Amino acid sequence: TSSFQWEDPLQAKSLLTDEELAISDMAERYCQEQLQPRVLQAYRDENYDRAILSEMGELGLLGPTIKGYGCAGVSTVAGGLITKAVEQVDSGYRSSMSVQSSLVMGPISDFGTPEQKEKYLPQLAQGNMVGCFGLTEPNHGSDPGSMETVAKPHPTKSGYYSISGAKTWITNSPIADLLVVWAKLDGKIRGFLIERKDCPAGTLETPALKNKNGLRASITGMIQLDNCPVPKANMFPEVIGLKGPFTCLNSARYGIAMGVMGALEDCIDRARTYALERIQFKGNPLAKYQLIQKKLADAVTDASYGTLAAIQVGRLKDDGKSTPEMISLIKRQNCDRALHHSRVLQEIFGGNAVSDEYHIGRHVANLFVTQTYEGQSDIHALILGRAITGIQAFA
Ligand code: TGC
Ligand code: FAD
Repeated sequence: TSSFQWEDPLQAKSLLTDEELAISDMAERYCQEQLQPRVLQAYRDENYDRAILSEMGELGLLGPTIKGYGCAGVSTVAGGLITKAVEQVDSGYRSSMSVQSSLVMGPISDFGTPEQKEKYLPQLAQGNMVGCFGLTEPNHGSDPGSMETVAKPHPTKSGYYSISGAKTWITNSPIADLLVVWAKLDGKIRGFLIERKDCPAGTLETPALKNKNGLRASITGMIQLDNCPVPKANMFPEVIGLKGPFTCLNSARYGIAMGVMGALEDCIDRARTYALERIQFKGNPLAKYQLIQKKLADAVTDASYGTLAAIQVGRLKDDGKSTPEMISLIKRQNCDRALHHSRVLQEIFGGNAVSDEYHIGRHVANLFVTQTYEGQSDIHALILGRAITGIQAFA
């Protein structure tokens, strides 16, 4: 007979293959043993340890769904379980990994030439190179189609484009060796691979954006391009338009949808432990009070629904049956619910919630960012609204 398990109430684990369970266990062990002990100091110092990507590369956690080129070639659900394990510790660590896996390795795998794949994928998979993804600009976030960054034939170097423009809020940009940059060539959006080491002085700057309120354990910056020469061979040859960046965003958004369930589970675990230990009024633990129990019941319910929904969409994705709207649905719902419940569970800690040593405040601040990047929740509502009504409401 089965008994109710609060950590996995709807037995989501029963839907996983043996390989997926093994990958999830391995990732959780690494995250709890190697990442959890350093996150508090990293968050305080607003410092990202570059070595983490190499450690992840060694374990095969980078670009895990890609086949070949030294990548693991596992299922979409297994890739999601890796993001969930990492985000259980911190959304910033997951962010840095997601960018490398989905937003840098992803487009190279989907749209790159054989030469681009051979040159970059193995290096990125091992964490020898760090990548970043430049889509958002200072004047264009939710509406990247209006971007101002331009590419044109280089005036003096034949066989090169010259790229100028600015990208902002770019995860990993200050430490990136390889920058995937989206720019308009003849008015059409194209993707370019820019190698930092090949850029002449003054043509590429990547200043860090410091003093963030959230996601402090990841590094974020700008990309400033001033007539930066980029070999023509470094453009993705065929993909044109927003389909390029959005195809990789489908995978990254999937990773976030599963990932934030990890952060929410960590909030639940910590709040439950605290409620069982903290005594208020006549020797009772907080956990005895109905209002506290309701907070936990609501959070556990949404965590279990969100994980099941993410597994379902992952299975459909691998069968070629998922749509971008399904990914908008789970990205929006899981981020919104994780943020809401983290804020409610934070109340259980009373004044101690204000101390970073209880970790809940860090998740709250991080989860605001997850609700904002890769399509703010209201933007995903409009994507769903368009699919439901047939009427576009963005512009
Ligand atoms: P729209 O007319 O909807 O589409 C233009 C073209 O793009 C295609 N497309 C997609 N293709 C594949 N997958 C998707 N999800 C797609 N969505 C759109 C579409 O088929 C069309 O193709 P074609 O061939 O007909 O031209 O474009 P729009 O300009 O009206 O778009 C509006 C909107 C709101 C849907 C879109 O711009 C949007 O999603 N905005 C949100 C912006 C966003 O997500 N930015 C992400 C930046 S990267 C980031 O945040 C990384 S954080 C990483 C981390 O640290 O973890
Ligand atoms: P805006 O587009 O100005 O939106 C502001 C508000 O208005 C939002 O609530 C939005 O929903 C709402 N809004 C906008 N348009 C409409 C409309 N038509 N109808 C109703 N409401 C609307 N980008 C990258 O390219 N690469 C990265 O690696 C990356 N990493 C990031 C890391 C961090 C820490 C952060 C904070 C952001 C990152 N981003 C990255 C940028 C992120 O994708 C954008 O912040 C996000 O897409 C929102 O754009 P915006 O900030 O310009 O907000």
